[in-house]
Amino acid sequence: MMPSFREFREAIEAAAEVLRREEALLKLEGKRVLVVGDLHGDHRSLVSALSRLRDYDLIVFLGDYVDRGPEQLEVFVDLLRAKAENPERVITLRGNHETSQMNYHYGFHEVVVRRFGHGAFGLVGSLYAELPIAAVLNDSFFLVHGGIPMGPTSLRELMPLRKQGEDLEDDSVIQLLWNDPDESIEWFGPSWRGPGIYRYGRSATRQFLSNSGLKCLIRAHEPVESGVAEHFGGLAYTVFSCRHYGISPAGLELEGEVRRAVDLT
Ligand SMILES: [Mn+2]
Repeated sequence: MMPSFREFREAIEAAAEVLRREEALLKLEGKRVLVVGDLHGDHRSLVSALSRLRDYDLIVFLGDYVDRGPEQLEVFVDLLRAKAENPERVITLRGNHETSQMNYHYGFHEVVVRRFGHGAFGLVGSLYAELPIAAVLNDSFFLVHGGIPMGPTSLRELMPLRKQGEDLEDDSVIQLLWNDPDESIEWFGPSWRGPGIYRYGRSATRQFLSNSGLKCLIRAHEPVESGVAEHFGGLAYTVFSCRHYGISPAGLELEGEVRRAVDLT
């Protein structure tokens, strides 16, 4: 159901309060974890994921909650409520669409302003500034919206990773949230997405993970037909959870060494 302004404001304030205590790079532990990719206003996928919260120690959302899809406000408010109610078990990372700039171009700004008036969008930008950028799960998995940045060759070199403002500021953070894997290259190549954004290959991924003491990259950002795709022989995965891209939305379950796609239709 479409939230009222009061519900919108209260959801943002409640989530901001718990997010403020989180670092830009989260250290997470969980035996059984569900990772959810881009939602872009797909409320059904959000509800489907959250209905499984009792089955998992953690649900990690990889960002891109709004823009484009039909139920952006509903996704935004219900996800923030879930975060506020389960701060330790619902993790909300920042995607490249969690910026004011992207929302001006791709729809969420208009959705908010049309519904609640011009003053309301400032609340959204202030919430974005509280979102963490990436997470390390069980000292093994690197969870981030886009992937490996060019330049830093380990997590240590990326530190200190800091939360951003209402828009992204740091070159490395922009890459973490925008870069894409590419099976056809070994290291880095330019991206069709624009300047300052890169494609990363198998060797770049292997080097970054191994220098960081990690095993696997889990990211979102690109629609894949069955919702989950493996890259580089299992060094990396893409998870995409929005049906409005003509794909079958899924999450990725992680339990020990097992990685299993979970249908979110
Ligand atoms: Mn994205």
